[in-house]
Amino acid sequence: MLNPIDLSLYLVLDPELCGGPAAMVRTARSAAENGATVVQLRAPGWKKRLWLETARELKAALAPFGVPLIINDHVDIALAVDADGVHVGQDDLGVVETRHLIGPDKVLGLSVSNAAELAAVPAGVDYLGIGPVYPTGTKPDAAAATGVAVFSELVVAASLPVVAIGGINAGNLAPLYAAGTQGVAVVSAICGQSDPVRATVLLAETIRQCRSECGA
Ligand code: TZP
Ligand code: MG
Repeated sequence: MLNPIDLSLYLVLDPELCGGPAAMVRTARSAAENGATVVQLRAPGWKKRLWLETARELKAALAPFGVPLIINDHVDIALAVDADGVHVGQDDLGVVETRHLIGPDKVLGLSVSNAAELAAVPAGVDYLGIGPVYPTGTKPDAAAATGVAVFSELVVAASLPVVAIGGINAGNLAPLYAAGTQGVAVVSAICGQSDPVRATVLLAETIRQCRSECGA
């Protein structure tokens, strides 16, 4: 990874909750303008061409704000649009193979949901997405929620920066920062809101306060 990225407010885009590709780009742009520090394109049901076109538009939309674009799963799309990185899950292309394909400079994130997966993280990963921490309706095949206590143990055991994910909103993120997370990833707390800009501002402000006051 060239430079460590600011993981503090990590927006994961969802086609259904955002309202389609054009709305995803609009949401990403306004989130970047209002405090999101990284954006991931995640669209499990999409065909490759839509991935390519939307990733290209997102890259252009985020560039003025210096907010990195991470591509979920698809190394080829990340390379084609020169995205900043890739995020893979436990059932995706392996970390070693992904790192080999993206080279040393791009960001590589890995999803982890329990202690066994954490213990097995190979070299080459830059940050961990740990969760779901709270119950979530956004990812139907997600593992059971860890809860804050187990999440805290995983953060302590992790030797990489951590982003918490799953059911997170402005009202329940404080214990995650207190546990030592470097960031929180949200889908529905921004994408599913009637006013995504207001939601982003509230999240960013809560995180800013928390980083100085929650203490790890
Ligand atoms: N991975 C674990 S939980 C999750 C993903 C992609 C979805 C989180 O969505 P939300 O709406 O923030 O609970
Ligand atoms: Mg995946």
